[in-house]
Amino acid sequence: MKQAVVMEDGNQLIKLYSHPMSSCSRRVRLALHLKGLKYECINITSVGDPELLKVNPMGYVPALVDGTTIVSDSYAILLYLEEKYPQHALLPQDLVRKSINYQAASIVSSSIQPLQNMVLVNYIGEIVSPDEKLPWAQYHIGKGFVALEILLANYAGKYATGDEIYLADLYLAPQLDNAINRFKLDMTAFPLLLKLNKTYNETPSFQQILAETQQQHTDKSAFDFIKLQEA
Ligand SMILES: N[C@@H](CCC(=O)N[C@@H](CS)C(=O)NCC(=O)O)C(=O)O
Repeated sequence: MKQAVVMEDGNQLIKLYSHPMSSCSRRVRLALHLKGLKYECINITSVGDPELLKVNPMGYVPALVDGTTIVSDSYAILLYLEEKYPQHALLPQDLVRKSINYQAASIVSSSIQPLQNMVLVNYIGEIVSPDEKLPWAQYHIGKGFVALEILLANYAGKYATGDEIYLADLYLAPQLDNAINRFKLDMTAFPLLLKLNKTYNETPSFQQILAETQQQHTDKSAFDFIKLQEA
């Protein structure tokens, strides 16, 4: 594992194993940014990277190292960060709104992202047909978006569950970016999600993570990890 960087206050700098194209990593990067936490971003560039396998035997990003604590999987990382660093709460106090945040995050993390990750989409291209890659991804994202559009209808304000940025937004923003920019999903049936996407694109914290991501896109070596063939 890479040697820890020690900050002026004696604490070790948080390390995030990440990938510029990874929507799961972007959820965590948004949380770290909102909570004002400094961190070292370690970009993983190859499948089976031994450094990554040491912190996440699944070999997926993101994985976070905070002192002696190692957490992988964005959901676990976000809940860990929320308890350890309560500034800029990621969950509202109100139990119903909190449950809406849990549901929105779960829909994205369990019922959308795993079905549109590039490994699976490329596998569909190989075993079925390259022409099936886009329809496959669009179908599964669309199915989740139908549910999200209904779920959030009575709760959305400026953001997904009110006028503050919460957990649901951290899941939605990168997923919307994938849907619209990578998978060219027709968003006509999802006016609320489209409105939220516009808000995210106009919100400085989201803009900053997006800009960093785009900057890292220019590092072509990063593409071996998530094979970004044309979907
Ligand atoms: N449930 C995990 C999913 C992690 C995941 O699928 N990460 C993707 C990037 S978003 C990845 O590492 N892909 C590389 C691979 O599948 O080999 C999480 O939320 O962190």
